[in-house]
Amino acid sequence: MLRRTARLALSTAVAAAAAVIVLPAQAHAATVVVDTTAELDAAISGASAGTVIQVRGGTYYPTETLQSTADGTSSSPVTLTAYGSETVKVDGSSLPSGDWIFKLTADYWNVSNITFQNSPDSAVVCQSCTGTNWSNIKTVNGGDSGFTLTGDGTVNNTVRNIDSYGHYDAANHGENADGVAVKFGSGTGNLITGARLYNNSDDGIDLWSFSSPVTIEHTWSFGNGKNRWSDSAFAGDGNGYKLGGDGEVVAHVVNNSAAWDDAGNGFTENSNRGALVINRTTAYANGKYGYYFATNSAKLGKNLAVSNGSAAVSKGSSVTSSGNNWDAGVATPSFRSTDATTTYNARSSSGTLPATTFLTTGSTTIGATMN
Ligand SMILES: [Ca+2]
Ligand SMILES: [Ca+2]
Repeated sequence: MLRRTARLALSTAVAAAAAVIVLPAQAHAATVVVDTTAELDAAISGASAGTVIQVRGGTYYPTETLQSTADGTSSSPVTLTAYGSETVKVDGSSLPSGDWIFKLTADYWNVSNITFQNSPDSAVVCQSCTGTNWSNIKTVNGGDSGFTLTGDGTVNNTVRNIDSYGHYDAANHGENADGVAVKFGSGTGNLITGARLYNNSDDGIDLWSFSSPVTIEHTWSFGNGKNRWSDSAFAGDGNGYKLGGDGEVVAHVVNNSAAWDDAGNGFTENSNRGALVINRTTAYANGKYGYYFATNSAKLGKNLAVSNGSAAVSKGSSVTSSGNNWDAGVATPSFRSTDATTTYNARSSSGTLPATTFLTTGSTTIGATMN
């Protein structure tokens, strides 16, 4: 009786496992539901165009970097996502020192609704990726930058509604760990939108040595570059938006975004002499300048700077400045709230930033709308 029950249970399990494999006649696409770390590792390394990997709720502890070099296509991407509305965390605690949790060197992947936490080094790295979409990803408490796009051929990638916080590279005393890094590479059409980047040891977002324009919008960058790790040689920079470096001349764009409580500058050219475009943003209570554009030809429009440590703005003679609250004749609207508590709240069910009145003014002409 016992044996028959066991056999029945086994055949039921086999039937259930078989049921999740779907093979449309015209493509070798498959939906794979995984619920162990080994299955997750195998599903990612074995994915091909059209594969849909659904990860059951739980915390997974890989012992090697999860990675793929297999491309999807624009019409048949690879999908990696949580199963239904379940909560999925991939935890790097069991990885060797210096390893990343997840690395793609691939095109046309859609990755969503997964947390990557406690990485020994960078959490997620997409190298020379084209056409990837990242939605509602969290990268948390890693040993270097949370989310990175890097390499030549980084084209048309969208990072939507990421939370990236608590990253700190101990070996370098916090010098390198950014919330989001788009660094050391090139390629157009890359968009960061709806990001919340905070309490990282170095910068909120860093575009160091990336030679093509990146667009950032609807993003909050705050509390970066503060020594939260009792590091006696702490070296984090703490810029909210570090928009260049390494001699690249490139016109990155930042729209409707905010920086507050960062140790360094809210928004900085970081020696990028290109025609950066910064519109409808807010810099509040950052340690240095709200806006540091001392050497380049940035176009600064309708930005709002209040209570920053050094000054509202440092701008060189080639900067175009119009409608900002430091420009002549432009009033400074008052904030409805300077209490940031609600900015830590959970996101909306669709993944957008939580509702807040923090740093809102109701103005239709100046500053970030904070959503
Ligand atoms: Ca740094
Ligand atoms: Ca940095």
